Amino acid sequence: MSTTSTHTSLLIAFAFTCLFLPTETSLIGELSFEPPFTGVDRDGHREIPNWTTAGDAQVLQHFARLTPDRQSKRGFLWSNPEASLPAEFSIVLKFRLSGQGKVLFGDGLALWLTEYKSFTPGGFHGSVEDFVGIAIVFDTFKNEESGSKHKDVSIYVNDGKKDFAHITANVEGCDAMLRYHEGRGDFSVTNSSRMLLEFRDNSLKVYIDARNTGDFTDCHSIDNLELPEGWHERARIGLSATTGALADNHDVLSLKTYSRTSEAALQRGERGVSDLDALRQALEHQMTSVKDHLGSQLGKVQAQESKSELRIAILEEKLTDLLLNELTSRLETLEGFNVHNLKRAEEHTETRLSKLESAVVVKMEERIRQLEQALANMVEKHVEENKRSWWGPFAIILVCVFLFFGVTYKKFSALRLMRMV
Ligand SMILES: [Ca+2]
Repeated sequence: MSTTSTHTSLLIAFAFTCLFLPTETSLIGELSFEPPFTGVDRDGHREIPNWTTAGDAQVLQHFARLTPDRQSKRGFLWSNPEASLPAEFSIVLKFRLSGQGKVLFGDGLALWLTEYKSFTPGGFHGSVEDFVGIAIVFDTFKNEESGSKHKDVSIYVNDGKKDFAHITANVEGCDAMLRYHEGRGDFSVTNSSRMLLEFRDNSLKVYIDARNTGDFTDCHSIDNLELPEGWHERARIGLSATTGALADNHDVLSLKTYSRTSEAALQRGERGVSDLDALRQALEHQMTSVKDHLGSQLGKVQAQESKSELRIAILEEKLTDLLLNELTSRLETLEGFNVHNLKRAEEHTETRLSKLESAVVVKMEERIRQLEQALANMVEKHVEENKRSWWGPFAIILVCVFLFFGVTYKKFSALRLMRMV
């Protein structure tokens, strides 16, 4: 072998080494994470250094759970706002979409390479549709309205000017069996899926290893991305997951960002985890589900309790009102009855008094007439019997009579006055 050919061989070998042997410097640490997650924030929650957790997302020791297998949840993980993406990069995302639902589950997980510096909640797979950048959505629910446009792995590119109808008009991507049913006998927490994304020279390539067997298959490529110049420098990496009426566990196991596309390609094969690690992960997976279930049940019991308390309060109020109304009504009846009876009694007394008064007047008049008659007779008799001696006794009798009538009349007047009062 000549010296020249030896040199040529060495050069080729060196070139291959540079191309295919990974160096640690290619991994962008602040745009990557992998378990175990041992750090804890000031509130005592596990955290991923350089990444922000938001919504219902929860960091555990072996994975980050963006949503539990429960309805109406939304969780985020967003990269450090200070770290930007290089002009060429590749990302390997390892995740697990799994749940108890056999045929009904959703909604999916999304990877965002967008100009939002922090998580931006919205109605488009957890975030907003008018982003600038790339979104890869692992869509586990086939929406009726999207029909045949559904792709299990949907790739969306937006320069910020396209609306929802525009970016969903022609969905690019591929189909892949990404979701695991936890009710199956062969389900294991070591089950996962992987996605490899490469960005270079304004082209995007996406590969999927749906069952993490170590073999990535082509999913979709897009050349000449319609994105603003230098978008990647402003882009951050985000992850979001949502559940609605249907739910699933949306777990992210690791995300590795490389500053060279060739290095991520070498991550295609991945060593398996040890039995002990698998056991730890299984335990954490189950415990998290049990805790979530207990939390949910407790919430339901508390909600039921509050509901019962509210109902008791309403019933108490109704009962009080009812009693008050009944009492008021009875009092009114009683009052009406009393007033009526009193009026009747008064009228009765009035009538009796009037009758009595009339009777007394009649009797008095009768008696006065009789006395007048008797007096007249007596006077006549005396005049005839003794014309001289009559004046003295007559005067005495007359005075007595007038006295009698005067006293009687006064008493009668006093009686009338009293009754009038
Ligand atoms: Ca969907």
